[in-house]
Amino acid sequence: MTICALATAPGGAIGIIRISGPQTLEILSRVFSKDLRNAHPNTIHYGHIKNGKEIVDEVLVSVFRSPHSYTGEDSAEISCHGSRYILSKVLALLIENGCRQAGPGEFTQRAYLNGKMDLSQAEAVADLIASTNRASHQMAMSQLRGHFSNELATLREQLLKLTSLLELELDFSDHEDLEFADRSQLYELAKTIDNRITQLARSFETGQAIKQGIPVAIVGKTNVGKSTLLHRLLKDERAIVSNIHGTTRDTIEDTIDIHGVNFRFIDTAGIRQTSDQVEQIGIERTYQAISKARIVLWMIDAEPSTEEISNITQRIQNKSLIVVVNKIDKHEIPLLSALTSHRPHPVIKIAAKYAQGIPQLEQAIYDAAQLPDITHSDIIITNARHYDALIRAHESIQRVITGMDQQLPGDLLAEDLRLTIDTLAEITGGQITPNEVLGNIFTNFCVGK
Ligand SMILES: Nc1nc2c(ncn2[C@@H]2O[C@H](COP(=O)(O)OP(=O)(O)OP(=O)(O)O)[C@@H](O)[C@H]2O)c(=O)[nH]1
Ligand SMILES: [Mg+2]
Repeated sequence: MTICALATAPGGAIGIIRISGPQTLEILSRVFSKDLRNAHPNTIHYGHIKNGKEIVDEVLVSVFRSPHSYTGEDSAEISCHGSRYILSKVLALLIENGCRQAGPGEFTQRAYLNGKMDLSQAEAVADLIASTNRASHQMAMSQLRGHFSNELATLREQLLKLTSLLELELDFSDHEDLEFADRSQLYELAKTIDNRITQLARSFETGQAIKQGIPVAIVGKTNVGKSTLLHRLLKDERAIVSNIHGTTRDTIEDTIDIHGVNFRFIDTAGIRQTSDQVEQIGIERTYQAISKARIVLWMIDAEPSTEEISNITQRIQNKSLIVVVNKIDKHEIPLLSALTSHRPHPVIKIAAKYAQGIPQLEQAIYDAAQLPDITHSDIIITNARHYDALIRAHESIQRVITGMDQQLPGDLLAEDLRLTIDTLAEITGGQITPNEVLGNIFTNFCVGK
C-alpha cells in the first residue's frame, strides 16, 4: 500500500508531503502536471498539482527509487507552499487517487522492515527529532549511526563463540584424550561479555539524566542566597528573593543549558529550626531534593557549624557536592578547614547578587556531572526498552557464569546462552519482533516520519 503524510510542522513557508510505496509515481502522475512514472531516481521536478482543471499549487517533487530511498520503497516528497489549505487539499487528492494516510512513524517502520536500519536506529530517529541540546542530539546521532548496533554485534559474536566452544566440548566429551578450550578461558570470556552488558545498562541512568536534565539541588541555611543564585543561573527571576529568612518555602525547578547539557536546578527552602508547619514541610522537601539530586550545591555565607556540616554530609553519600561560598563582596571568606579536611569537595566563591564567579561555578557543575565523552565512542543507553533487554541479558549470562562456577556441563549452560543472544537481538530487532512491540515503538513517532 502506498502511504502519504505531511512531514513538516504546520505554519512554515514550505510544507513537505511525503509519499512512499509501490504506486508512488503512478498516483503522483495523476495529480501532477507531468508524467513521473519513468522519472529517474534522485531527480527534482517543477510543476503543479492539479485537481481536474484547478491548479492547487506550484510545487517541486523529489523522486526516489527503491531501494535507494529512506523507506527502501519508491517514494517522493512534494514541497508545497506552507498553506494549511493547500497541504490538506494535496493530501486529500493523493488519498482520492489511491494513497492511504500514514500512521505515526510508518515511514521509519517501513525503513526498518526493508532492512534500511535496525530497530535501535529507528528509535534514534525519534530521539533525534526530539533532541533539544547538544548532548541529547549527540546521543541520538551516535545511535542512529549504528555505534550501539555495532557494539551489540560484537557482543553477539563473542556469545556465539562461547556457544560453539561449549558445543565442541559437548560433542567430543567421550574422547577423553582430546583437549578442549580451557574452561577458565571460557569463564573469562563470559565475564568480559557480562561486564560490557552491565556497563551499557549502567549508562542508562546517565542517559536518562541527560534527557531529563541532570538534577542539581541548591541547599543551605536560610538567607544565604540560594534563590539569588537560581536567578543568576537562569538569567530570569523565578523565585522570590528577600532578606527575610525562610523566603522560599517550596522547591522551585528550572532547566539550564551548560556547555550543551541540560541541568535541572532545584532551589529549596533554607534549612533552619522552625515551628512554622509550612516551612517544615518545605524543609522536608529540601531533603527529598537532595536525595534525588546528582549534584548538590551547598551554599554558605559564613563558617558552617559542625551541626550543619554533619547534617549535609550525612545526606550526600553518593552525590557530587560543591561548596558554594556566597556574598564574597560582603564577608570575609570563611575558613573551611572542618569541611574540606574530611573529604575534598570543590569550593567555589561567588557573589550571586553581583554575578561574580558564576562561570567558574558552571564549570564546576559541568565537571561534577562526570559525563562520558559522548562525542567519541562512549555509548549511552537512553531507551527503556533497551535497558530492560540489557538487564535480562545480564541475568541470563549471570546464570551461565554461576553454572560455570558450579562446573555444570555445557548442555546445561547452552539454554541461557541462547537466551542471552536472543535478548540482545531484541534491541536491534534481529529476532522476529512481535507486532505489539513494533506498534509501541512507532506510535511514539510523529506522523510523516
Ligand atoms: N551582599 C550580598 N547579598 C546577597 C548576595 N546574594 C544574595 N544576597 C542577599 O541575601 C538575601 C537573601 O537572598 P535569597 O536569595 O532570598 O536567599 P535564600 O537562600 O533563597 O533564602 P531562603 O529562601 O530564605 O532560604 C537577599 O537580600 C539577597 O539580596 C551576594 O552575593 N552578596
Ligand atoms: Mg530562597
